Amino acid sequence: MPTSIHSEDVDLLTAGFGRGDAVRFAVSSLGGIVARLAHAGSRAVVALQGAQVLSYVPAAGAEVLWLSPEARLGAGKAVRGGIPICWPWFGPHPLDPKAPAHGFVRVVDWIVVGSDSDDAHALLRLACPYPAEHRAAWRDAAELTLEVALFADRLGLTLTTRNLGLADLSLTEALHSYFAVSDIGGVAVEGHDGQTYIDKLECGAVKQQSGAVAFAGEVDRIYADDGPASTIVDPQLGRRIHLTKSDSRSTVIWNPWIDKSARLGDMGPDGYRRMVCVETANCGHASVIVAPGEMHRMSVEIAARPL
Ligand code: TA6
Repeated sequence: MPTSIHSEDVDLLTAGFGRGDAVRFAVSSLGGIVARLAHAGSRAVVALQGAQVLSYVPAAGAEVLWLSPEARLGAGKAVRGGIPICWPWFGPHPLDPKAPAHGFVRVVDWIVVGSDSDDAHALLRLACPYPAEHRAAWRDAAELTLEVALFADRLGLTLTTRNLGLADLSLTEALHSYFAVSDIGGVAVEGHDGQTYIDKLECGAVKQQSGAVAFAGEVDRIYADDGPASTIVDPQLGRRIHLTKSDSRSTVIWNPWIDKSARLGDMGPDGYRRMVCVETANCGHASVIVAPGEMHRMSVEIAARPL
């Protein structure tokens, strides 16, 4: 459960991990502690809750991520928007219907374990504490860390799982990124032509993508995708968002459209028109097996460019 937020936590974090203007800590207006990264005119905000990136604004552009107008930290539930971390399972728990969707690391306060800043970037490293109430659900011993690196022209995230146990660790995971768009009806996602995908709106039917992904209704698909890149093309904003990933064999593409947005209840008015999820993942057909003592790294670099 979220810890109580005290101003001295901010002071302690600043003393231990602050790096001038490159890495600062503050109590956010959303109700929790956040780290503010800055480098060469670019900025990013990372909440300690869930190690969730909430904002990324490149030097030469507009906000890249979408965040619900109803987002609140410390409310004991996942924040809608930014880049939530889904781990150690994606979607519903494979066996326990009472377990939280997309795993349990989104709602716990992560621990800052490192920071850095130099001519190339500002960096923050966080580790997920092993909350006792979830040990039962996830008996294996694993160490989970996230590294957020802000460069002049891109934002990099690396999610690392280390198996501290004595048996193989099998997991699914996602960096569930919500991207800001001008209007979903005019946006396309390129890079998946010819790939097969699981259509979650048609009972998991397996289909093949032809051309770019366009949106005229709810889309919820898991692409078999070990390619390196996806591109969100937004002519109205005059922008492409390039996603370059590694050690990810799935890409999830999702827009809830009208009815699902109403059911979710925290998308804000017409929020679905202003966002698209393109998620760097290992899920669906592609789970990850980490042998004892081994580790698995999944990463993505996010870069916004003019069309
Ligand atoms: O990644 C797409 C998805 O699995 C959708 O099916 C929808 O459930 C979405 O994630 C949001 O899940 P959440 O638990 O954050 O409401």
